[in-house]
Amino acid sequence: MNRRQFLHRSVAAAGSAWLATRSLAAQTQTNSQTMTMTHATAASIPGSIPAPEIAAARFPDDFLWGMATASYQVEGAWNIDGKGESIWDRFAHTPGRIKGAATGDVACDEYHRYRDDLAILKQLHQKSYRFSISWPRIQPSGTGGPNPAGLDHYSRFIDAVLEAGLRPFCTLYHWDLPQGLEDRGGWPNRDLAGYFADYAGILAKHLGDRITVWAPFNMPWSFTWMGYGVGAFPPGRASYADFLKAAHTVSLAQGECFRSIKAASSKATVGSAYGMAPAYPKTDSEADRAAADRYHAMNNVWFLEAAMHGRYPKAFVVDTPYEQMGIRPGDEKIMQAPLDWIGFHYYTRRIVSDAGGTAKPGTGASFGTEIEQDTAAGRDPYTRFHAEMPTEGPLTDAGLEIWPRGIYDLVTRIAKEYNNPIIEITESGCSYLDGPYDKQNGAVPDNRRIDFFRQELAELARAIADGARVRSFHAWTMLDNFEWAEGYTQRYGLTYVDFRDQKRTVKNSGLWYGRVAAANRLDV
Ligand code: IFM
Repeated sequence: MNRRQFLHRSVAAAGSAWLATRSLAAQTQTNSQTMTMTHATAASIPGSIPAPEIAAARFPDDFLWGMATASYQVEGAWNIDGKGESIWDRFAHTPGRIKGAATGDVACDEYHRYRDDLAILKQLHQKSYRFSISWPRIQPSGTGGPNPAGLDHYSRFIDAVLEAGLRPFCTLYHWDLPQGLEDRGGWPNRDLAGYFADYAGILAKHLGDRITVWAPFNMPWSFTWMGYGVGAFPPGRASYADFLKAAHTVSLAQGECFRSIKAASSKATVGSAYGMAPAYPKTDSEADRAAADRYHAMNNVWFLEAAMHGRYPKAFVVDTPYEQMGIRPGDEKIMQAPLDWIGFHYYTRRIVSDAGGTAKPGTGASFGTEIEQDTAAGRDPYTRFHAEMPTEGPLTDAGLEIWPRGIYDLVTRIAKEYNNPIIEITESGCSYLDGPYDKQNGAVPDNRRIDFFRQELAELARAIADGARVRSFHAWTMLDNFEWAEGYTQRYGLTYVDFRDQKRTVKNSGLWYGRVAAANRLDV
């Protein structure tokens, strides 16, 4: 079944869309119908964890249940209170770049509605809220003194997060670069490392009395690859050389940011929000196993190695790319930043084989926030692997395979490779297009999402039982929102948003996740 057929099937399953009127309190009661349907669907996930094991799954008493968002995806208010233009504003305003000509101009209007949404998180017993700050609200053109209106906004927002009983987890950069910095060459220009450190220093100085948990970059591999190597994200360049230079600047920026935050705020802890996918070799051959290791090096731990050890892992089959990155003597010291904890996302897995070909980068199939090569030639001439999206498990409406076991493999591998660090799961989720259903009083019966989280969280509990020090899990995402080049055609939210009038309806998955957070167990 192709992606279009999946979308069609899901829309049909969603039923007619009209708005919920029930109170949240009424909705949070256990819905026995949901439970029955849920178990029926779970059976289709290969290797499903059986009900008794799910009931036995345990999380630490102080485990931080949370949700995540990102500024451009939810805030809207794209040009008010002195905010500068970001590369996503420019890209979305350029015809032909985003599905349905969508923009983030309004998105979920979170800039004005954050109090209401934080109240939902509170009612759902959440303990941690991961959000990002929009750099062009703070420094409209990317350099110079801060914009007071931007700082005031986030100061009020942080107060509201704390009042809702949530830990503020701040990502400094979730892809909305000030356009002024792109005009100076963007991330391939190594000066951006210093500008980023200045921005980080401003945030830590003004908000560091209340924010103690910071992640410099969301998914650094994805935005450098998709923005500079492939061109599907802004600034829309497709140059392997630019990708390499951008990746190196980001490593330098990560180290500089770490020191800048620590210098401005003694309470700060700094970690990461990397995108990771466990890579399984296609065959047991030495070549495929080496290719899977190259995938892990390039996509999963490239920036982590740079931070923890001041070096890049062996991701390429030749030395040429390392020479093209613009590495200067002494850079290893700048890159190095002993992260206080390691944060990463899990969505799906990859099957990887040796390609040995001479592919041109960026001409393949799109899997969420990655573009892979889809011919036997491999993704590019240097990493020379072929990464596939398997279809053994069911696919989400975004076409990503569901593979709960992947989070166990990833967490235990990172725990082993990095000396059992504190781990934060910074994102995990799935897109399903279910909407309010009139035959259920306008509730959103997104049972497939409940199955997804239940199975995956049971695997996470297994990793914790086996010794991994995981302290949080952030579901992606609090609200349906702007899904980058896909516009509003994907819905990852645990709360449904009607973009015609901004009405929110907590989905059944959100209600379920709230009960999980309250009970600290999965059989709720
Ligand atoms: O929406 C994105 C988010 O911005 C980064 N991680 C993956 C999500 C789903 O694609």
